[in-house]
Amino acid sequence: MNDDRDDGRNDGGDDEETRGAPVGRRVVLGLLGLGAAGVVAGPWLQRAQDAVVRNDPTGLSQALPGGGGFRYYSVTASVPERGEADYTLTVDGLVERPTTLRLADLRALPQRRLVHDVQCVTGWRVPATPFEGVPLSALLEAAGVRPEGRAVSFGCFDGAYTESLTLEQARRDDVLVALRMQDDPIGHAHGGPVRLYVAPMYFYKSAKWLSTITVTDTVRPGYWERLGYDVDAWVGRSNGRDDAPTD
Ligand SMILES: Nc1nc2c(c(=O)[nH]1)N[C@H]1C(S)=C(S)[C@@H](COP(=O)(O)O)O[C@H]1N2
Ligand SMILES: [Mo]
Repeated sequence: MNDDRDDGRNDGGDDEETRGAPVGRRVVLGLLGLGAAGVVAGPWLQRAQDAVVRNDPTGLSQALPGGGGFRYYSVTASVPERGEADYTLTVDGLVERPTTLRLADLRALPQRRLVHDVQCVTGWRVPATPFEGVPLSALLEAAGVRPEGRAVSFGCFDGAYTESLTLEQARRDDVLVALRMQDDPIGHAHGGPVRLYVAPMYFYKSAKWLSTITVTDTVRPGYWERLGYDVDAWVGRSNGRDDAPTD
């Protein structure tokens, strides 16, 4: 994301994820014309974030407080929108049948709905949040993981964020390629149209704007993991935290 411009930002609790954001959250809320309980729509949020970034090149838009206890995170200043016409998800790497799927392809596959708390490693938690989508295990199965496959690496169409899981973790039945969140299609701000959802791990594992699923022979640490977060990010059993589990 950025460097060590640190500062005295004022909302306490967050750490690396929002480093380099010197203007207080209240100021952003003012800029965006939002109240503390403001609920935002994806495209509008994106434009508002772009405006904030233009006016204040501090990376502030990287963690906006969102509706329902969520905060909106992006490690990039802006993310293109993708939808029905131009969204694709590619499954490749150490697989027998590399595959590219569109939204309609993903919707046509059997869906699973899960309801767990969401826990961010910086402390905020959102209770009982429904996610729905295609089990990652089904996509891996369809592509045919080759015997050398040991891990899965995830890429995002923001062009920057990455994540990873071991193959064993990726095959758990509570890991989804999610199309819906809170019983609606996932909006742009929350990583739509498709994000990863890893129920038992800290929310940084749940890569937004998912675009590639690559089977690899070794775990490739993701964006935050290269900056110090645990790769095995079990809620309550990693990152030196003792939160209640979410699985
Ligand atoms: N592509 C992408 N995915 C991401 C992030 C990000 O910055 N970029 N942030 C992660 C972190 S740290 C959290 S807490 C959640 C936040 O999801 P939300 O914005 O829907 O609340 O997304 C995770 N996935
Ligand atoms: Mo997070």
